[in-house]
Amino acid sequence: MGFTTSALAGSYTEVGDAGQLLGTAQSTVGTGALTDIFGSVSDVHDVDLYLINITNFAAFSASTVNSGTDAFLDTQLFLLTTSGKAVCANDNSGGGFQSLLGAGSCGSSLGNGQYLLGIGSGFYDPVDANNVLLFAPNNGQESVRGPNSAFALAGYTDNGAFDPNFGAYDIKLTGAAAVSAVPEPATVALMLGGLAICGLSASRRQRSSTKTSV
Ligand SMILES: [Ca+2]
Ligand SMILES: [Ca+2]
Repeated sequence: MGFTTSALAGSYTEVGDAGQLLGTAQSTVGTGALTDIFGSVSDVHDVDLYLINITNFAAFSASTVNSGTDAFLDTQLFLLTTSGKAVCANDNSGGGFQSLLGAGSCGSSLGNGQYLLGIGSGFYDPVDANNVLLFAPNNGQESVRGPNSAFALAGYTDNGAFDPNFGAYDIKLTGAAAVSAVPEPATVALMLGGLAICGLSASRRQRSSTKTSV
């Protein structure tokens, strides 16, 4: 993770390709409420995980039901704790392929704080280390599904036949903020200055030894 031009107030844009396991999740950067995460699912086996800060769990929502998400991208959204345990997931909402975790739909037993928000294809489900589905079976349902396994995310599995499935998405959020703030310009200048100094490497003297040929 680094500071990039994508870190605009209110929104975060995927940098390269966000990873799909706990160690490779992308940590969101921004200022104020986090209203949008922009990115893309590059194929049916691309899942993007984002570390977000839920500032109001009761009001938290995440949705790809919008024109910023490609109409033919069959999304699935799921929320995990930072240790990778299932909270809630949805495949389809509103009669389409896009997804909605509505305010209040993820229960009320958990508090504010950091969570992992995942987005991937509706044909590719998170599983634990025993290959057990983290969430109740999908079956293209419109319901918000709760935990099926008490164990942490370890990988993914195809849930059946799938079509080519890729495209851009816009995850619209409420009740959330980025995990870290956009660095102040002065801080960025200092960091760039440090990098420039590191780049000044001393030149090495090359020594050559002469051999006497017999
Ligand atoms: Ca991606
Ligand atoms: Ca879907």
